[in-house]
Amino acid sequence: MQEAIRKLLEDASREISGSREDPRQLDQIRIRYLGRKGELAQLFKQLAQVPEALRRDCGKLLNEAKAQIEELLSLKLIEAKDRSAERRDRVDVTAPGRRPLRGRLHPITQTAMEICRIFHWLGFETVEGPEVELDYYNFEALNIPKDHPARDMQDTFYISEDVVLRTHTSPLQVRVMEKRTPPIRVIAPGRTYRCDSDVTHTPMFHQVEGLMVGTNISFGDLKGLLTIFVHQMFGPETGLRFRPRFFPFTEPSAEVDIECVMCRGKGCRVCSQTGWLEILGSGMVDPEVFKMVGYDPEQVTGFAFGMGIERIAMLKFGIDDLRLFFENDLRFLKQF
Ligand code: 2U9
Repeated sequence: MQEAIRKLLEDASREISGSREDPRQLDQIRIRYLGRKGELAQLFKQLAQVPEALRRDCGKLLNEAKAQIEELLSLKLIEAKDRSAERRDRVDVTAPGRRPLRGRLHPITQTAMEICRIFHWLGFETVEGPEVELDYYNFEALNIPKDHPARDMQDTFYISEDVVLRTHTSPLQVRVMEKRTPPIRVIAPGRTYRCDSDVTHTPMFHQVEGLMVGTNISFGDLKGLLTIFVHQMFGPETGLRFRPRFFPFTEPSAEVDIECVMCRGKGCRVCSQTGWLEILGSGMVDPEVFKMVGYDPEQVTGFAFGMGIERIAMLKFGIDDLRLFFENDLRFLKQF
């Protein structure tokens, strides 16, 4: 009997230490040795046939063997768990790399960059400035006093009585004129704000404005420059027309229409059957604005223009809903 116990312990130890660190395999070993019908249980049964003098010792040996096998099994199980955690934490340098997601520029940014690129090529320099502006730079210096009806069309968000979110990027050009002397050729892209929210207006939108000031700058220069811009942006065959319009900060002023990019002037839903699409406003800088920045309107002349970037991007990419730009839906953004 003692010999059988010793052999059983030896076999069990060998099997446990030689086993894979697999909890299921260890469980099978446990059942074979320690189970109700296992090898140890068989020996316990045979204990009754052992001569009385030896029975006590044999029983003790059997209990010790049982405890040892249990201990070996639980040690091996702990080892197996540690190993698998280690394996999980290890970096597999041979695994194929995860492809990083490639970002891209928002279609509004792409369009702003394209507009600026064209004007850089024409000798303009980009300037940027504050979105939170003094009422003075946003309205007063642009010939829009407190009681002017143009304030209704450009209602904005007030930080305080004298501080507003800019309604156009024009305050920037006023700041540039205050600091510099002509000749000036600047382009001002950026975010702008108005108290407007419907299908075709968002409270925040983007503009690019341009300003050219010098001596003998004429309306002819304005027409020539904007014609080159339209041909660069929408193709050399695109027709354009200048329509008179009022702006408080320019005189005379004109709105620029291009031949509809969808129907090429035939008339469709996008151009409301007119064949034309309004894309920008422009004009000769009003002498009053020059006086405000300390320039002599008898000595200098210049022109300014402004366009909404969303509108240009919609026409360029064929997008029919303004709100898509601001929903941040990757299915939309990934197309550009
Ligand atoms: C200075 C003087 C004059 C900028 C100009 C427009 C005409 C214009 C609109 C286009 C679509 C705004 O985004 S929009 O709604 N802009 O029509 N902007 S002339 O005139 C200036 C700017 C600065 C010092």
